[in-house]
Amino acid sequence: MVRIINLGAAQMGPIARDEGRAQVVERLIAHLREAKRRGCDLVVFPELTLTTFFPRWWLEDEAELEAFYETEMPGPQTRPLFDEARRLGLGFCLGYAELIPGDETRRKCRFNTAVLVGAEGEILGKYRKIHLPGHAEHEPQRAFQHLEKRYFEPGDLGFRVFRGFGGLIGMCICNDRRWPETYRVMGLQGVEMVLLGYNTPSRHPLTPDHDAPSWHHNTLSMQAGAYQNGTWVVGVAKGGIEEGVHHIAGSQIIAPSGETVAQAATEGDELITAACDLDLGRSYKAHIFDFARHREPRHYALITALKGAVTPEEGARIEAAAQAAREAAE
Ligand code: CDT
Repeated sequence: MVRIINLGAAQMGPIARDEGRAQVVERLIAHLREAKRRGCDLVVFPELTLTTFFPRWWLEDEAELEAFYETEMPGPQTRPLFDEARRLGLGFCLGYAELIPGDETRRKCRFNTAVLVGAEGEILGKYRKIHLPGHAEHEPQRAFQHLEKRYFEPGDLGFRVFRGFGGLIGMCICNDRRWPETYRVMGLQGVEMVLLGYNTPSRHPLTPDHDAPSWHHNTLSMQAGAYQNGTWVVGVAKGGIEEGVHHIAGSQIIAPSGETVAQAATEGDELITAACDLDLGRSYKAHIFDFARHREPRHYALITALKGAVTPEEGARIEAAAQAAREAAE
């Protein structure tokens, strides 16, 4: 049986600070209708799709900040998106800022979240961004802020893989795509398609030498994740100049070979599509990246033992301790 997902990557152009949810949802619905016209089954939207990328601002007023978050999904303002997708028989993946208000049993939490929604409107899976870039305090020397470490907590759901659309689907969000661990944890669960949205400024205030290769780093990370795990990777941007800050666009659909098969040409609202054969990953998973035959996890102890880099001497000590512990257990 051929397993093909007709996929739409729904790139968004800038979203203004005063653009209401209703206006944004109209833009998303336009994407859905175009996707239906082009035969899609599943549409992927960017990170924090419903608002401007608010972590660029230092916001002291809690009410002003929390207006950027959703407390339910779907909620009254996103219900029309869910209804239209169900009417069209389309699934979608949507990134948004999630607020859990907190009560006697749980403290308030804020996450950078994505949901995978099936063609019947059911939530098939949820992911909360794990690698949060940027900083937590106001840094006025920067041309713009990147306050994800202040406005979100690291996700608490892990890198799970969900059954849907005839395959095994994983999600991650923006900065996660730069970390090989993201893909490998999903690869170890047989992932066949990774969906991700991004908001990536093209200027890096503290590391201007990263500006020129910014586009290369984006592509390199996603293509490597695809190839090394034999999976499709779908990267969807919110691009263009948003509130004075330029973001890279270039949304891509990448095959398990690591080759890009579709790429956005503009920095605005643009749908790119591809018929994604999930079985294209099989030859990678069965041969060069047959994990069960070729991985050597006993030599990877440092990856889970450490958060930051250490000296070679300390690294050797930790490796040796891990080996001794293994031998003692055998
Ligand atoms: N949204 C997001 O994660 N953006 C980051 C920018 C990093 S620069 C602080 C990214 O990795 O694209």
